[in-house]
Amino acid sequence: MPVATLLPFTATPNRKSASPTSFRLTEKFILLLVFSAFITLCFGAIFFLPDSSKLLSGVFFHSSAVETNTRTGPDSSDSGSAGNDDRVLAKIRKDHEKALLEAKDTLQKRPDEIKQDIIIEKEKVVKESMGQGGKDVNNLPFVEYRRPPGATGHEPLDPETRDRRAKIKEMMKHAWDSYRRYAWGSNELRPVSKQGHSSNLFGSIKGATIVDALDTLYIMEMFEEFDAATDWVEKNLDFNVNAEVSVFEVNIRFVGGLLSAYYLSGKEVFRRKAVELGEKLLPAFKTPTGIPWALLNLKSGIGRNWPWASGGSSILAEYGTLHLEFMHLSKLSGNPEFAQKVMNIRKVLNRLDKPQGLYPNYLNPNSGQWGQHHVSVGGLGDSFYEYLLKAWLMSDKTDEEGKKMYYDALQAIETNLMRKSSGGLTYIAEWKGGLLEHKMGHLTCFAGGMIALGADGAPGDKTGHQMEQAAEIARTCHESYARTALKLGPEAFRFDGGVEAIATRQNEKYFILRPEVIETYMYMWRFTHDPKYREWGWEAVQSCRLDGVRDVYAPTPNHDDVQQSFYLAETLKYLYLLFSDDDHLPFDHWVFNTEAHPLPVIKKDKTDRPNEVE
Ligand code: DMJ
Repeated sequence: MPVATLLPFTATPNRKSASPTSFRLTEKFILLLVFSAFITLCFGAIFFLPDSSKLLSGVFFHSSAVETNTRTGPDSSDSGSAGNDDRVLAKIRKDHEKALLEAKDTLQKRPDEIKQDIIIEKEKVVKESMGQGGKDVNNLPFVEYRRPPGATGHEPLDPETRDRRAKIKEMMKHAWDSYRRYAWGSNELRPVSKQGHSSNLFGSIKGATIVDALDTLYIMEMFEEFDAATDWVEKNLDFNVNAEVSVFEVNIRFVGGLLSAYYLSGKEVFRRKAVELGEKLLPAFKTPTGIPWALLNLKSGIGRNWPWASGGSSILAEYGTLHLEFMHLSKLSGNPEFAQKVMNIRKVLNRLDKPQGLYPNYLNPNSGQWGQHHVSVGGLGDSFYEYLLKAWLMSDKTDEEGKKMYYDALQAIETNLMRKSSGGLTYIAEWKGGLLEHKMGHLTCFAGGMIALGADGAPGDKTGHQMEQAAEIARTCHESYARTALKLGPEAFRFDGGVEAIATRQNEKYFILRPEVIETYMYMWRFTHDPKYREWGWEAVQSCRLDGVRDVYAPTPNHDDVQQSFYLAETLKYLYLLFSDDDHLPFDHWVFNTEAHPLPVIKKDKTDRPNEVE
């Protein structure tokens, strides 16, 4: 035996031959440290790795958990521990089998079905945790969410249609990504200068594009983007602002956008935000007649009208375009006030005499009298007529008052405003104190779709006639695009001074990505399946760009550098639906608000009534 092995380790110069038992004090200390670090690591892993609590209970507390189980369970008795163990093992086996079955079941489901199940489970938990009266922490009643059919679609069979639809989704992706990159959180994007743009229509409320785009993202199945938008809404959408907003714009874009996002996804945050904003809009109705102000300070609750609006009048298309959203707000909040406010508007209107059966655009909210006698189915008047028809449809055709008001108004429009040009183009003129102005706005082009949508319910055998009118308006609006250099429609076009469907005034030659013409093509396609509507829509896609242009007759575009939020909410959505099958957002289950936000039909048959407040 070498001498060195007999010597203590400390005295040995050659460590390789040292005995392991003969460590120096410092080395012992290091070893101890390593050992204790190892133990800490093991415990750390048990405590801090995901789901470590389960591991911990499985590894360490198994027997005590078993004891607890057997002690508190219905079978708890003092019978021998062997019997207990058998029962426990049987229970574990049963639980495992159940979990396996559930997992198998889940694997067979589509991702959206799984998502929906999770939402329903969550809601169950919320319901169970709610106290008496069935209200949640936000003081909202429990609503059993059931998604109406057709929230998402499927690929069209025809390859060309499929490609075109995919192209529109690409356009949406591009518009969204650019907004996300350069203007996230602002109201809109300036695509040329690559920065945010804020419109004073929304005061200092932010994120108009996000809220307006939510449902389009959803129906196009852009779920990653939808989730990012939802996250922004949860964390940043704030209505506690000291700012004056347009009641109409905030209602159609924000309340409408939030309601649709709720009905499509079932996410409670959207219901909560929609109701919160709706409540903030209620002070606008504090006028002697209950006809709301156009502008409202959300903090002070003080309202007023546009200074240019005929002696302080409220505007037909503004106060008349709250009905759909407010009916749903009552439904989702359990607060009847929203519905009462909009039903009162109808009462006021029904008490008034109408010149030639027409509704003037201006109404004084103090006196309850008409202002200037200007009638238009375009700007200032348009969506009032749309909401009469859609209120009837959204009520599952029970709102007879809305129905009558719509068809009576349409008759007066046909008699007094609708004309045919010498070149055979049907148009809807404007009426000023009894005189016709032979001008049709781009906004008026939505009327083709509206008339087609209402044709089926038209009284006295007028269905065919109204479908023809709708088709003629679609053709006129297509001509207004076809007769320009950029193949995009001007803001307004005229039928006088020797022109037809052409803008003659410089300030009417611009195009701001408006959706109305595409909207009409979409309705006409659904009702006729005439391929020309898809062709016309495709022509527009090829001419379209990310922002508006100042003159559609100038061959070189002069950009306006604004990507309007309604481009994502409406123009791209209607284009996508134009190239989708009819069971995507089917008309017997959904009605579009004037910003193209789909709201479900409130079914009269209780068994099929989705989203009913309990
Ligand atoms: C949208 O905000 C709505 O469609 C509104 O009813 C009219 N104008 C724009 C789009 O052009």
